[in-house]
Amino acid sequence: MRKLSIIGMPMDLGQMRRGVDMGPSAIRYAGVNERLKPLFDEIHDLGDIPIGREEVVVDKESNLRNLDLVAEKNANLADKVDEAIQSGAFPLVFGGDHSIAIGTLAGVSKHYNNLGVIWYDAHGDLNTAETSPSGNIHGMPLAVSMGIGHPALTEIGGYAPKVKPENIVIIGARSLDDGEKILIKEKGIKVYTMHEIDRMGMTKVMEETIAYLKDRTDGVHLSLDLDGLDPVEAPGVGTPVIGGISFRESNLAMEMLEEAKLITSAEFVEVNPILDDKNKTASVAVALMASLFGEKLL
Ligand code: 4U7
Ligand code: MN
Ligand code: MN
Ligand code: MN
Repeated sequence: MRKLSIIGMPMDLGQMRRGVDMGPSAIRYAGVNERLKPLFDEIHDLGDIPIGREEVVVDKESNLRNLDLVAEKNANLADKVDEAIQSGAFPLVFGGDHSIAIGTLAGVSKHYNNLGVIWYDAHGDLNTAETSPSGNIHGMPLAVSMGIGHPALTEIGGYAPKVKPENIVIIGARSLDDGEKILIKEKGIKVYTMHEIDRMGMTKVMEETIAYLKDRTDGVHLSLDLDGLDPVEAPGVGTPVIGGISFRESNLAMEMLEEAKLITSAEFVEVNPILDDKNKTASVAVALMASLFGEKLL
């Protein structure tokens, strides 16, 4: 029995641009339930985790914008994801800004001894309060999940770390801050930047990624930030960076992950319909999900 649980996380407190809280609505409007229906025996849309519209504040001392609320809401998400897995479902989370990966991974990781993570993103999301140029927590969730960052975030779920650096593969990076580059080298994180994608092609990148994670992990979470794609094809994102992955390369990556039966949980984040062109980015997200879950062309 193949069961899917959808969880919406309309979070926008991890960054400063309005509209990313409408990401889950935009993805549903793009027809995700109908599109995925033939690919599962059961789909349960569990609705959205309530976020609320509080004032955006940056604590000058900690350089962590909205720390308390981001921590509280992610703890709620972690519980929901945990319940979904306990019910035997594949958890699929719609963002919302990327700070929600903190909660998703807190809910997922306790179910695995050696969780792997594919971080599909233009950015590393490996900042800490010390290295962050912005104070935005959506630029920190991968560091937090490795146990690096403020304890209010790293200790969600009551344990840390959620993922070991050697179980992480970053794909699509092209905007890394200095502190992130240092952390990548220090921890030996595997990264396929746009340079490697251009040089090797997506087929080889995914073959290597799959072989690397298959050996060492007992489950793999896909955290897909739509800004990993090129802003021409996915314009509805808060921090676009030119020179990104194409839709076709991304779709191939999803198909290869499906063939490998590697992915055990997923989230699609940073969809901002206010910055979009006719809900194009949410439609791209839905098409990628369909391929990830086994929709075939023929
Ligand atoms: B996203 C940035 F400085 N690195 O930390 C930061 F460039 O989840 C951007 O990947 C972070 O979209 C982008 O603020 C976070 C910046
Ligand atoms: Mn991101
Ligand atoms: Mn990003
Ligand atoms: Mn972004």
